[in-house]
Amino acid sequence: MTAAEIIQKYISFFEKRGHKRIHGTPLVLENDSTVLFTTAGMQPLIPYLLGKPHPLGKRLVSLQKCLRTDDIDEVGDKKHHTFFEMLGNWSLGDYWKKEAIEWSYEFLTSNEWLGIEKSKLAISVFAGDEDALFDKESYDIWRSLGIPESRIAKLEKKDNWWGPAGQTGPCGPDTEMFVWTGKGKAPKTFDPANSEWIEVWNDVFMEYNKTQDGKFEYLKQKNVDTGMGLERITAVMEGTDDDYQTGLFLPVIKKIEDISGKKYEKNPKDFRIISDHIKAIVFILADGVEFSNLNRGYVPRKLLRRLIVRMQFLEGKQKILLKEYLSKYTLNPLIEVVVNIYQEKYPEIIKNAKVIKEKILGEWDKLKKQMESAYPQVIKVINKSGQIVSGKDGFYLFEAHGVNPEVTEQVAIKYGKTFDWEDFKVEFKKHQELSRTASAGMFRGGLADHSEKTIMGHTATHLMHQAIRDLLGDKVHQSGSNITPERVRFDFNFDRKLTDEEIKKIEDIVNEKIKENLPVHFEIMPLEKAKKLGAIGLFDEKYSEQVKVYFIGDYSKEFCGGPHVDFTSKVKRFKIIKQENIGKGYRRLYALVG
Ligand code: ALA
Repeated sequence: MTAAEIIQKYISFFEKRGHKRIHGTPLVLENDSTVLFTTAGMQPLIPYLLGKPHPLGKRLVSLQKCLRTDDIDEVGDKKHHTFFEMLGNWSLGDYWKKEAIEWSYEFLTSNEWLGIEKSKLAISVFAGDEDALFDKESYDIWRSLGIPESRIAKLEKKDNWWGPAGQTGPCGPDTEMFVWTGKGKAPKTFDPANSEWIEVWNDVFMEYNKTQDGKFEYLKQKNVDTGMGLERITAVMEGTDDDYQTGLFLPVIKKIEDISGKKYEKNPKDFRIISDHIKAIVFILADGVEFSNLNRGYVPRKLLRRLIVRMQFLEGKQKILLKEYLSKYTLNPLIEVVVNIYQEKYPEIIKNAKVIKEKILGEWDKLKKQMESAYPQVIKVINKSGQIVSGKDGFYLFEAHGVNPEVTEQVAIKYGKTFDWEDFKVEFKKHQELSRTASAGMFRGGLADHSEKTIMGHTATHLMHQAIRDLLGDKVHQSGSNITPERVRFDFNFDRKLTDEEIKKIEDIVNEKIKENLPVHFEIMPLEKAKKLGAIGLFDEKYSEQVKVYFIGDYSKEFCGGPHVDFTSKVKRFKIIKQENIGKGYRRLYALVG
């Protein structure tokens, strides 16, 4: 069964059970500057999970393209991906565990649908802890469907609790379904640590909201949020344990074989990284992201560098000059196969194929220049070395000039020397351990932008909004904002330049409120009530029956999804650094916090 058939079956199964299909969103979510990329099918649905009525009703089904960068170092095995697709069905305060589990079971095992052997199925459920009880209800439902006790693992939060996608928001215990992909009969007892049991589907019972202070409170409604990774289920249905050997990857793998003259079987890790990363890059660029050193743009930049290093590994050891490595057009045929695989489902990639190629060529030129300018450094370091080029030197070249160690090694050989690989690995490890903490923010969950700095920025934005209204009058309101760890950007309607005194006054008010250390909290309430209270802010008029309002002491009330600091002193300091006229009677301010 192909991926396309699985998608078609999944959608039709749930449509027959009253679900309406919603179309997936871009990887870059509009109106949400706190999220780098869409990481799950539920992400565009957060307002509805919190209680806002969805225009299509309470039962939804979708296929969503997703991007996760938290496992980027795991890519290279059979199961991990940065770009992937997820099938999902939702109950927004409608059906609950019984229907969700019974339907999952029916879809997986019935011959009319996927027809996976029941004897190959295993399950995990939430074991319970101080925040929530053992999910006995799910356990009993699975037992009633004939799953033996020995095939149901009870696991803790780290395994069987999903969400929130950011720091706060909807979440809950989940039950996960595993399929045996090893040889022979599945073992009688389910051991979640055995990697031949592959998780294919996750039913999350979202009845909690995780709050700013880390507590779990009940949501207004009980939701079901499920996610089935398309690559994994496709592997199961195509009878392989390796996602990269399915139709979703094979054309890319074959093309890499053509280009490199190497075989997948001999270099599986390189092939997997190259094919995963090229897909992710194509999809990120197709959604309008540009290569850069900041936030979203840093992700394709890092992916492309990793990809090229892997291509160099494949290139073999005979070519040592950096400029002789890959041609700038090497990636075009790879981009074309990715476009071919996905163009029907995602017209944006065929539409943008030319632009994607151009962006990659531009980036390639930069990268090549960087490599070429690094080459003299390599020669210098090697000339200075004794007979053995140390790992420390190799690491310096890698870290400071982006030269990968294979290149250093090859140049060393050319100069009649050897390279100390073991020492390099030690250095590399040391560095990895140090940088893991530092870089965790950049890649965690693709939700890196919930960094401390952006949370501070959120709260500062509310204070600034109120301060501007205090100073310039109630007709003035926010028309947009964008927050990154580097700065806060704030747009509002006002038709002249602010004077230096006005800027100073806004800064003073905000800094005063920071000093007062006001508490920040939110309440979810009906829109009418929020309006009566005088809450300000941007909100979506159409379906907002229930809205989330953040309070900063008595000073500010504003519609917002959060997250925020818990006390204003955490914002530390606030400074406006620039103002701009953005036309049509609107102005823009840039500010720093911290
Ligand atoms: N949101 C859940 C997941 O991504 C279903 O696994």
